[in-house]
Amino acid sequence: MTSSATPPTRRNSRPRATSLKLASGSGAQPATPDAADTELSISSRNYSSWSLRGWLMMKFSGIAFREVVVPIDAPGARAELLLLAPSILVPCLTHRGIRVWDTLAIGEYLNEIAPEARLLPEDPVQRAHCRSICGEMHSGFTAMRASLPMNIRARLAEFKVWSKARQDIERIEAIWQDCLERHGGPFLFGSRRTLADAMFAPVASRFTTYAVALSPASAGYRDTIMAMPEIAEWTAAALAEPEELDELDMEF
Ligand SMILES: N[C@@H](CCC(=O)N[C@@H](CS)C(=O)NCC(=O)O)C(=O)O
Repeated sequence: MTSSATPPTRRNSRPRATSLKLASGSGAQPATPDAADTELSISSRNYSSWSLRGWLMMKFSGIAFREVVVPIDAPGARAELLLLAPSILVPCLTHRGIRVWDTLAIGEYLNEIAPEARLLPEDPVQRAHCRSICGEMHSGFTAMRASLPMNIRARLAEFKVWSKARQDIERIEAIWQDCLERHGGPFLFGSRRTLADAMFAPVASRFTTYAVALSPASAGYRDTIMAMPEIAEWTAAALAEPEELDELDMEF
């Protein structure tokens, strides 16, 4: 099945054109001249951390793409998602009729089709390190993810972080500090953004939402991520989202 056709079940959503803007300092060149053959499904910008990761990977790659926004709460959304991704999850990338779902697979695929974007470090040792911490984010930190769900609009200054989530946060801080010390920042693997920065960006957002106390190095990295122009663009759209759903205040 190809992707560019709008599924007939779509409600309250339509593909929105996304103009290609190369990330500042990324050096990436577009692998495709226009967005006609490249589509990324996402859901709530306020709540969906995986949507943000996939979307940032697309932006870092420099590849022009269209967004298909699936409002998860809408009737028929699951049927629509099934049409877009076999996993019934977002994000799902469709590129020239090839569907790639699951965020890590999307990142690896983008690295293959846009090698000039260097989404993974060139050095094999750094590349293995980058993949390791991306994998750790992908499969771990369940306590932090469950108790501090991404909620870009919210600010909870008095939030109590329970001990299991605190352990996750300490491990994340250790990962960040190790990378920043080894590679000199401002991003995890130096001056270029990699898949790791996309994977940890929703964590930076959570630390902002819940006013999590951080070491100076971690706070600096959080601020670097939150100051990216792509985060400003995503946040503006999240603030404009009408949905405010209690049941979405969870890891989503
Ligand atoms: N392991 C998946 C996680 C994707 C995921 O959990 N997506 C959530 C949104 S953040 C989703 O699509 N939920 C829809 C649903 O459960 O119906 C990935 O890496 O892409």
